[in-house]
Amino acid sequence: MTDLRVGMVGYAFMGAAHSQAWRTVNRVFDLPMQVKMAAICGRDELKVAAAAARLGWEAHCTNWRDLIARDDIDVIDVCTPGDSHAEIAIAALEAGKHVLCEKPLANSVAEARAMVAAAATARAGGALAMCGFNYRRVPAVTLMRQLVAAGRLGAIRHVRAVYLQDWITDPEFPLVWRLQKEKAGSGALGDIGAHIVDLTQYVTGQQITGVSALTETFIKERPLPTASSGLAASGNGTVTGPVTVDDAAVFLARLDGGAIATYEATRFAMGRKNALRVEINGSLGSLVFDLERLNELEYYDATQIAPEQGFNRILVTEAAHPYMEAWWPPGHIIGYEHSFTHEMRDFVLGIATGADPAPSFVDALGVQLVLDAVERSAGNGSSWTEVEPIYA
Ligand code: SOE
Repeated sequence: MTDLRVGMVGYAFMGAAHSQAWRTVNRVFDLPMQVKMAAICGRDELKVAAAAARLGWEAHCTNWRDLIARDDIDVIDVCTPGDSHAEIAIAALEAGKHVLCEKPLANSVAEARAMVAAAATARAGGALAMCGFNYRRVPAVTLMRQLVAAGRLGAIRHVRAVYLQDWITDPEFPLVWRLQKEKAGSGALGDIGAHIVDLTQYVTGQQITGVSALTETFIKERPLPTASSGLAASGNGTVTGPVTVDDAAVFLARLDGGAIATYEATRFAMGRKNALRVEINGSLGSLVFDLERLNELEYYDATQIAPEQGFNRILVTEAAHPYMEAWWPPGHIIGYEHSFTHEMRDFVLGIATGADPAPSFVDALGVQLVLDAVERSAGNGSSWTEVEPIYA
């Protein structure tokens, strides 16, 4: 079996989640290629060395250009903050590497477009590019898409999507990179709003065409962090700096298949730790996915005879369900991390067979264009704003 040698840039939360998936994917799925965790890269020598040992990488380095220069590395996995996605991914594609890039694809539409162009050129040489919207690979979400595509909901009327967190409600929570526009691009909008935009476009097969949006930054100044460690950094309370991203974003949208939609992404929903919920209502029924119950899908089938109608709970744990055949015996549940294992499975299969994996950089540009329209609308008194077409 051919080896697929991976180099990863970044080792924080997403780096750990991806490492776990790279380590697991061949143990669970029967794949034509064997993943080798060749090297991990990070700026801090001591920290990246420790991460390499902890996460199971063969080697480590402190300059991502060295990783890309290695002939024995086939895949570059980009798990850094958004401000370096474009530079690293484009350099890797130009070097002929396959690229997996965390979401959101970039910090701006211009960067995302440059990444799409680099991916198209690299594709001609055989290199593939995929964006890591992991929630697509929760089996219940994939099943949701299959049911919609099979026409089980009929014409889609409503999409109702929320992604709620509360990790920055404390005004003393420090100004970590996710709260800085130059590093993160946007706040709740790009970090978690991007997930529900991708998820709903994927599930419905419809694209958002226009939005009316509101964004808000509730806490405008925060203490500077003493040590930046992702979501767990601490501030020193004395020196402060401005928060330059949104804390929350809400918007109305139209989709090109006729549906109307509402979206809400916030880091200020006290008590909601990582609550992603999507409801789709069609002419023949409804589907509801709730990440806190990710092994389940609620399905209302209006074609059933009246006395039998009602929301049914499908336990998405059976061999007939997407990805589940490879896991445990009937009825045995899975969790958050499995969505990443499924992501790696699909990427490895794409590389092995030459088939383009989804979401492609073009799909991810589609999400970026929606984020951009939301920001423009919010900056213009919530005025109705058309989403720029992917191919302008
Ligand atoms: C932080 O808000 C975060 O880790 C996101 O960056 C992830 O994409 C999401 O899955 C969980 O929350």
